[in-house]
Amino acid sequence: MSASIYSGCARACGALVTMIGLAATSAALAQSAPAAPEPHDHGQHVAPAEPAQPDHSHHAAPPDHTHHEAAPTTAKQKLPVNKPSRHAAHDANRARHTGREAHAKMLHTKPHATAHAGPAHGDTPHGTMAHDQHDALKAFLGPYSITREGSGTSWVPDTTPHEGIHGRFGDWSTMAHAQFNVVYDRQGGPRGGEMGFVSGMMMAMAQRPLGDGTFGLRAMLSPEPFMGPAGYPLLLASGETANGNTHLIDRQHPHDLFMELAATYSRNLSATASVFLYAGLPGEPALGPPAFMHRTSGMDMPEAPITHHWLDSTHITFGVVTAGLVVDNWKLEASAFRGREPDQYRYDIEAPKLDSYSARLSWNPTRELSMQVSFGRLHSPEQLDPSVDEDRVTASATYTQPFGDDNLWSSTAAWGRKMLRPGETLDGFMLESALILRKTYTLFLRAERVAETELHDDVPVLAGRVLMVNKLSVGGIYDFYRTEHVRAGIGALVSAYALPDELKPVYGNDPTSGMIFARVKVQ
Ligand SMILES: [Cu+2]
Repeated sequence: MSASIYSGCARACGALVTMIGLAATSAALAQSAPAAPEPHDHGQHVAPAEPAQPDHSHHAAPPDHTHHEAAPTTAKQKLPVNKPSRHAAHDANRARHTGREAHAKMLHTKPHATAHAGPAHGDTPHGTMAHDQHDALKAFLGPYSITREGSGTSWVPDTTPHEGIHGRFGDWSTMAHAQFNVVYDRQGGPRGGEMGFVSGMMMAMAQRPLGDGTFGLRAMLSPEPFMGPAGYPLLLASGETANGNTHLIDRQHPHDLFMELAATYSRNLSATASVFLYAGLPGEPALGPPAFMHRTSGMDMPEAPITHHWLDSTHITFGVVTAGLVVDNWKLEASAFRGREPDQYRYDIEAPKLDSYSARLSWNPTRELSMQVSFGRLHSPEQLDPSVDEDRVTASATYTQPFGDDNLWSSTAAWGRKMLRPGETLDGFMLESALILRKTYTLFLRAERVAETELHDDVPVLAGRVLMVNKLSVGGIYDFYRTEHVRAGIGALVSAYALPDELKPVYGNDPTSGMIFARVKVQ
């Protein structure tokens, strides 16, 4: 069996290298492409596979806000596929961008960032970024803006900034981005510890039209296995194992080298509806909010939430198949996946299984708001408690509001309930918020409340009891270096705790903790 796993790994690595090569090659092409017209280019732009053709009046004239306010979204999305003269004029205009110029434009425009940094004005999902979607990626799963797509098949608000290095290679459109945090971590009290580590991720995506739909590939890697199997000190964190024998307590496990290797196929049913399939090894099932490193409200914090195993811990699952239906601003999807969490070997691809199930309903009622409820039935998630199954319910809402000149405020509230079978029912609550000013100053906070049993399992008088623990982290980042595709900054956070009296002897009277870090974003 291990042979097949490793050959799977080899294949996956091959696919990944190909994809990253693809992204790199397309970026290189952008720099050096000859000034010859690209035959594929305009075929793309008039392809019938692209359903809700955006309203090009945006490009012919300044945006007409009253127009947007007046018509309901659905009506706008049902615009005919073949646009009249304006579209033709647009294509003619685009025809002037050939070869190097067109590629350079694709690479160097930062369309979504610009479009979304501006004031929101009740735009359609296609709104002002429509033009740029021709150059870059469409949504992978349906006829709406790609800015709506979060990790796995999850949704985030349409106002989410979507920045990346875009390229085109034949029929393929590609995008890549990466984020690394170099962290010095000091957790206080007798359960604390000190450590330096690197967290983060690299992501590459590619998509092309296939038949009447869109075929997509995604790969995401993490540098975290290099920090060692025991992860980093993080008070009140629990979940997974470093050695196959003991639970990781007051430490955050490293993420696997391969966080996602997934393929998608979607087919539009109308200008506002689609069906899609998603398969990942590993991948993220339709359960929980978008993973913390993929939601604007949480991605700038270098530490994982202690609610991770109540909300979004399934984001790395070895074996996921999801089918979904999108209608207007609603998405209903169901997944079959492997219930078991990743093991302590963080460099390999583990054997897939489809022994667990989940379903999620997502709704984006406005451009700024995204909500979901989901339910999962997980078979034997914990390697160290294999006879325990888990039912999980989550509900969350994310609000992302761009304002003023390059400012953004994003918040997520989430609740997750673990129902262990057999065992306790444990709730986790999380509220996190990030305020980004002039793309330079970031302020963030995360408040969490979790019903815990694992933290004190080794304390004989407390074993088996359910205790509520609370954590608040507050911090900031100053990005001192910013170019079109790179941001670098330094930051710090401090964490405070409210613990029940029973736990005070265990954690000490003042376990206040903190991190200082440097970060680089390539986007
Ligand atoms: Cu995780």
